[in-house]
Amino acid sequence: TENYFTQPGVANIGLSKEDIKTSFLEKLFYSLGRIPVVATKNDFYTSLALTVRDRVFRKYVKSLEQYVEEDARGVAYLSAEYLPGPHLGNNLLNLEIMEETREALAELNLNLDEILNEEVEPGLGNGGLGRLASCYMDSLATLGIPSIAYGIRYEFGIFKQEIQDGWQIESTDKWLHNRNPWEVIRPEISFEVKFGGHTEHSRDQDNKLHIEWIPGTEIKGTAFDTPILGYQSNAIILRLWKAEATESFDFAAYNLGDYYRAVEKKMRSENITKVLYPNDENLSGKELRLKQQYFFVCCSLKDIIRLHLLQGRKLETLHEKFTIQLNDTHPSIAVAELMRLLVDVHQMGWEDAWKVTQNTFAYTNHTLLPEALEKWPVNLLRNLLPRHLEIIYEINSRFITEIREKDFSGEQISRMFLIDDRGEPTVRMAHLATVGSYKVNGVSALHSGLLQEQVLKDFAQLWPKKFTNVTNGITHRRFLAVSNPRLAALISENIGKDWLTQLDKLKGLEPFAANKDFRSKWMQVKLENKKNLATHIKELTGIEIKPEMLLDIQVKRIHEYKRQHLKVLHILSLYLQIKKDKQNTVPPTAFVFAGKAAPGYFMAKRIIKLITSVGDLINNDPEVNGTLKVIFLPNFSVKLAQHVYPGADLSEQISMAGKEASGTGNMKFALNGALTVGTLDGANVEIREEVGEENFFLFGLTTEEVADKKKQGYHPYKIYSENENLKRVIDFLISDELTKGDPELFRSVYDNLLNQDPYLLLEDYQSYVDQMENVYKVWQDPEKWAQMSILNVANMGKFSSDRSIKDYCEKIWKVGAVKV
Ligand code: 26Y
Repeated sequence: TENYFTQPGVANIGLSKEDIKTSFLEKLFYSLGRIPVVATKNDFYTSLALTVRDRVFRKYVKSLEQYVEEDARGVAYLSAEYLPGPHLGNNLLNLEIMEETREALAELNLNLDEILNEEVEPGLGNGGLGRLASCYMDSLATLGIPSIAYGIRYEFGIFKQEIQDGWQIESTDKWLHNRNPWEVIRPEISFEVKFGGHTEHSRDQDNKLHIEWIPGTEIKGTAFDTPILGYQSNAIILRLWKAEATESFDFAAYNLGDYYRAVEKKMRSENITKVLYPNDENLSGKELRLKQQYFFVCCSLKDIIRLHLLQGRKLETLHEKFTIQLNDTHPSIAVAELMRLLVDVHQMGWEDAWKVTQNTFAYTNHTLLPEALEKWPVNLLRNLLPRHLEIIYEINSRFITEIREKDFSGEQISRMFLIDDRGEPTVRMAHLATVGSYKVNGVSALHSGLLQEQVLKDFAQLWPKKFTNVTNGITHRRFLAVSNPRLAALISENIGKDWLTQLDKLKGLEPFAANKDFRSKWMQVKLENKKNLATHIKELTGIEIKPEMLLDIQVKRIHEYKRQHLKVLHILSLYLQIKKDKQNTVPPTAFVFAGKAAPGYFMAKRIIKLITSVGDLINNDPEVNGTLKVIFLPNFSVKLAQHVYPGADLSEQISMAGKEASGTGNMKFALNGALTVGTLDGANVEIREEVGEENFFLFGLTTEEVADKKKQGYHPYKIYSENENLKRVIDFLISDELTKGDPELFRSVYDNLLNQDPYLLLEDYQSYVDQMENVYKVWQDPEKWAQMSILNVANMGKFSSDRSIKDYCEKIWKVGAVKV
């Protein structure tokens, strides 16, 4: 290919300003049929995206050649969710053509920032788990790890959130409406997926058992590929499957003259990849969701086997050439599907197939919340995937035989069953994933410890070496270099650009914390970013804030365990101080919230209404006189996030200890120079270790203290009645001032806190309020604040997803880099 690419005039994929300009105009004329005078902004965006895509594909083709040539061992990442964020800016950074492109466009009287803003991001995930998968793709590509990521091409991603009358209103996310210039369809890469029906067992002349699955329906999955480019290096493919009807099915019905039935079948088949389930916990027995999971797992495994065989290898060596990472249990039906493919389709013996399977998969757990642990009803599996259910029973029975020989109590053994038959029988997908994998990891040191002590305790006792930790990380290229160009430039001016590939180099900033001149430049950058954020706030909510205010921010999915309402209690305590005690000692502060609530999550939606109601009250109160503002930014997304982190002063990471598996927003804030107020939960623990306890605002009970408190019997009402300030705040929740004539509005929140308070808001309240006093003290000393901010950034090296991926490679995958 090298010769081909260098032939003059064959393919213009040069990186100079002139090359970019030429390609851009060519795309506009010949791909879109437009001339500049009639082109829309979206036409310009699309032309630029296509221009960039050519250059990204060039890198991909070269990476692929290298992987094939070296016959390298590779990783397949299976995730039901991805949140890549806008592609264009990131690709420009990674191709190192940001300035060339800006100039090329300027010569055409176009503004790059406006064009970047045109991109509609793929919202193919709910939150942390999907964004993590995308950070990992960035690092896999950058590090040159042979890899491919598989998922679902949802036609509608996470819903669009609007706020009407203070409530969340959902509407569909039509992200494909303006076409998607980053993907290419691969009609030739398509697989059939069966559902339903029954199995037939028979024996051949040699008395060998053959099992055939006679399906009830069949559909087809077609690959759509999006190249993901690493920094200065390789590109990998994100391969998303779209569901369609099979030709044979259309044809059969058509021949019977029943055209409409054929079309209806087609529409029903396409349903499978229509929409992302907007829940990040608690989704019981939804058939379509299980169909989605099996659909993408089946296509992905068939594709992996195709790739393996294409290289002329034997299936017996699949685990030597591929490792498959399961991003939570969402793709865990893969354990049964790979067994089915090996045993039923490729005629491998059970033991050999099981050896391959167990050495192929590794499983990442992202949650300890009991309601988020997936369990599929046996009856549902029997109807939809009858053969898989048989295989799961077989795995279970062989597993039980194995552990009966070991030193386990009857109680332990039944706890480890893959099938839970207390009540309606269900399959515990975390157990299936654990048994079927060679490694299991949690996502922070604390979480991995708890995983081994609680949820998978018996398995950890059985296979201690199977369990490990890989602390999450974020791509600092997107979340610092692309989204915070001012800070990135200041850093590079002073310590060089090596941090782009080695985040530890930020350590070089440490001595600058003592440099007054540097501190002032640092805070000047922060102020500019705050102005930018203030502009977005004004645009999105109409609320004006002064950029000098303390920007105190909590952005993440709305969940009771994340305790957005604890922040609200604190805000109310400040408000009541102004109103009732007539003292205003708080520094001017804007409290900013953003995040989506699962549409069916009653409490989470109430919490949004609570935030907006408190905002309405405080923002318009003349007595507050603008010193406090409460803002709810609608429709949080990667795109919006990239404006939020750079402008934050204070990062709220206040979940109840033991509940947040890791958190990754915490890392994004700290990397952009925000200080953290937080509990000892998830990765907060490790962030505090890295930045130093003197540079972190800690409060609240520890995980052990939480457990003790719950064991002893927790009585929120007692805390309420003994803390006057708290009592005043809680009572205010049902006051007429707040609820404006609807006393029931926040009664559920009030009752929940006084009676159960499962996330210990009342217990942690005073410690939080006290620590916030401390925050304000430090805020009054800008030199000290700046110093702490610099020290935070200087010590964030560990939290690059490059480090996480290297950990996966060393501790789990045993895969090495292939550098192009
Ligand atoms: C089963 C289905 C309803 C479901 C769908 C999505 C269950 C869970 C999820 C998503 C979970 C998730 O995003 N978890 C988060 O993963 C992050 C990456 O590891 C962690 O940082 C974060 O603490 C955890 O809540």
